[in-house]
Amino acid sequence: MKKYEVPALPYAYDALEPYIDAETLHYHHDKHHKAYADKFNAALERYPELYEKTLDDLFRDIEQVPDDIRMAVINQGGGYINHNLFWESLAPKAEGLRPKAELAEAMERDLSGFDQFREKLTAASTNQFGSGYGWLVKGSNGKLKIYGLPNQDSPLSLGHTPLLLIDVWEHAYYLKYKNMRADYVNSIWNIINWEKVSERFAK
Ligand code: MN3
Repeated sequence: MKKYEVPALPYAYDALEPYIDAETLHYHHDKHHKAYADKFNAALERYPELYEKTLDDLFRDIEQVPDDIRMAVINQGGGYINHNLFWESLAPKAEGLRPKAELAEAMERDLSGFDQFREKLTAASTNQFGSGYGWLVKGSNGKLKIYGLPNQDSPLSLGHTPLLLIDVWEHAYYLKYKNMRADYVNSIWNIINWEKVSERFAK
């Protein structure tokens, strides 16, 4: 039976310096993400047939997951898929890059442009109470939306397609930024992989 594994980072551990430091990335990827993957696999042990589903389908049909493991799938499986998305949403030396044409146009249409988008996602991330993420998603009607979700909840389970996420769990920033979540969120804008995020929108 296949098991879910943590993919290698698509860049070096120090590649996102000075915005995200190498030590944080080692803990975040090698320990935290790995723990989500291990516990997700442990939850699926009793229902190996769930490995047959794509992760997308598993989370879109979360109500179909058996009661006794649903919470573990939401929390541990959510932690697994959200971190997969998060690493790919970041890229070194992305400073100054902007969303590609189609996504940029959608931002104009639905969110009053890039600057408003950035302000709203910064606020959703900074103001998320406790642990969670700020999300940019494509709704079922194709419109862009921004919101915060607690814990490892996935927009897929709301019928939305995740485009970009900002991890605001303390493990994402506390070693470097201590209690200054807003400084961490502001610095993230220097390392967004707009190529990848635009590609998700175009799908
Ligand atoms: Mn995290």
